[in-house]
This record gives sequence, structure tokens and C-alpha cells, in this order.
Amino acid sequence: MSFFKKIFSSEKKETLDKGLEKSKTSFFNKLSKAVAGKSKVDDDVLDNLEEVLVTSDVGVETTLKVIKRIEARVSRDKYLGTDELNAILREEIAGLLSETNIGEATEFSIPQGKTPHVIMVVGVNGVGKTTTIGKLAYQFKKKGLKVVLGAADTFRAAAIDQLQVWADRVEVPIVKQSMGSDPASVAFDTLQSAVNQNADVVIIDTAGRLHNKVNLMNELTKVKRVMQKVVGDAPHDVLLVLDGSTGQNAFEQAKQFTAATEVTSLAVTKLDGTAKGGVVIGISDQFKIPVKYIGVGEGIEDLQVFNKFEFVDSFFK
Ligand SMILES: Nc1nc2c(ncn2[C@@H]2O[C@H](COP(=O)(O)OP(=O)(O)O)[C@@H](O)[C@H]2O)c(=O)[nH]1
Ligand SMILES: [Mg+2]
Repeated sequence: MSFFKKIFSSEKKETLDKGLEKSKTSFFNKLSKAVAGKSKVDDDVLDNLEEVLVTSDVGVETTLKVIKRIEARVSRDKYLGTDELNAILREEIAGLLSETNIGEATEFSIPQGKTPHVIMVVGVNGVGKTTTIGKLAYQFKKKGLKVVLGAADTFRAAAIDQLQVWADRVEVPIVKQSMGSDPASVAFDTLQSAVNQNADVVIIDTAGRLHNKVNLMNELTKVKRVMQKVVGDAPHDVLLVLDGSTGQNAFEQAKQFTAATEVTSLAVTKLDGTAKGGVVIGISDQFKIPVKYIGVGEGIEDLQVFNKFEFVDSFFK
């Protein structure tokens, strides 16, 4: 199919292939059981396939769409061999994802002359916000952009320390206050410092205490409002970080956060250590917000711009 004609950067693809290994092994084990003793894709095989997709965290809604597409294909082609199922899944899932009105995600673009560009990072505790911020800061810095980090997750002292560790590693300035201080005040200071230094990009870390949606919404709204006193249209991006290894939980978090605040893009982390990588397929299909980045390791280089066709290609290869 034409999607795969694109030549993917081989180094990036290798990391992705390796990162998805657990998800793939688990998927193909289930798939081979599902088609054992069957040479033809029939109703039984489709039933089993449905279960394989759901238990691989693709999500019920997306699974049903995929099954429908394959059913249509079975009635069109009369005979489909189970040995072709990989290739068929690859094509039909790529086809399904190409139907969403979200184009291919690209990395954050930092407009020239209208700086600083402010990115606010949100998500539940432990999903990988701080790590993703560190990796992003590294990518921006490599491009020659001036980055400032803001430690507005003031809920735990360790959260501030962790962002400091990343700031030191990437060698970018960080603005912080003590634990328990007002996150909006930290964000305000960070933007002022960024403006004073003529920085290109600001990345604001936040605390994600989801136990109360109203609280969360109020806090994020306040942070935004206070930032706008310094940069009128901040934040320019709100990146929601989701932990891919939590599977269906990541779906739930995406639903709750997008209801609580305006989110412009998604990052799905920890795809390297999990068999639940299929969750990215469901999230890409079901949310109107693009998955922009995926985390495929703990290292500074292990953040990739998400390409849905590249992902599907790696997954079903
Ligand atoms: N394997 C793996 N670990 C990750 C990834 N992203 C984050 N982590 C780890 O997840 C843990 C929590 O990350 P952290 O950034 O502190 O989460 P935060 O609480 O949302 O800021 C840390 O141990 C990170 O090293 C990833 O893409 N792959
Ligand atoms: Mg953190």
C-alpha cells in the first residue's frame, strides 16, 4: 500500500521495532492461537480475531471497525487465507487510521519571531511528564532553540528535583520555587524569565492530581490565566502525556483530561516495556487530538515523533 512506500528513517524505525517487540510477540502469540488449524478467514476466525484485538488494548470501538473492514473484504474476495491475516490487518488498520481527519503528526513547530512558544504538559502522576519534557528540551536545544523549563509540579519535592536533573542533563535553565508553592506563580515566573532571556520555547511541568476533576480544571485554568498576563496567548500547546503500559487506563485518562482542559496533542510513553502497545492504535482512531510523540525508552533520545503508518508497519511486520 502507498502508505508504506514512504521510506522511514532506518535508525528511528529500528528503535521503534525494538520498542514494540513485547507488544508484537504478545499479539502474534494470540493471533496464531486464534487461527490454529484454520486456513481460511471465516466467522470463527473473525470472532477470535476480535478477542485478540480487544485483549491487545486496541479498544472495543476500534476493534469493531477493524473487524467490519475485514468482513467486507472477506465477502469481496471470497477466499482469504489466514496466512495473509498479518498483511490484511496492517492494511486495514492503516486504512482506518488514514480516515481520521487528523493528518500525520509532526513535531512541535516553534514559530519564528513570536516567541516564547509555551507548551504546558499535563497528565497523571508517574506517566512520564518530566521525562518527556527532558527529552523534548533536548530535541529543541539540538535545533539551536533556547529553552526554559518551569517546575510547576510543586506537589512533591521529588517532582521538582527530577525536572532539575533533566535541566542539568540537557543544560537548559529551570525556574522553580519550593515544594507546595503556587503552580501558577511558578508558571508566571518562568514566562517572565523566558521573556527576559529572549527564549524560544518554554515547557511547563504540572501536577496531575486527577482525584477531583473540578480541582484539576480549576488549577490548570488558573495556571493558564496567570501565564496570559505575561504572554497573551499562552499556552500555545497543551501536551497530555499518557502511560501506554496502562492500556485501557490511558484511554480513560485521555477522556478525563480532554474533558477537564483543552488538550492540543498527546504523547504516549513507555511503549518499550509493555505488551499493550496496541493502545496507540485505538487512541489514534478515537481521539480527535493527534498523538504527536511516543516514548520508547528512558534515555534522552527515546522520544519519537509518532507516525501512524510507521507504527502500524512496525506492529504488524
Ligand atoms: N521504559 C520507559 N520508561 C519511561 C518512559 N518515559 C518515562 N519513563 C519512566 O517512568 C517513570 C516516571 O516518569 P516521570 O517523568 O517522573 O513521570 P511524571 O510523574 O509524569 O513526571 C520514570 O522512572 C521514567 O524513567 C518511556 O518512554 N519508557
Ligand atoms: Mg514529574
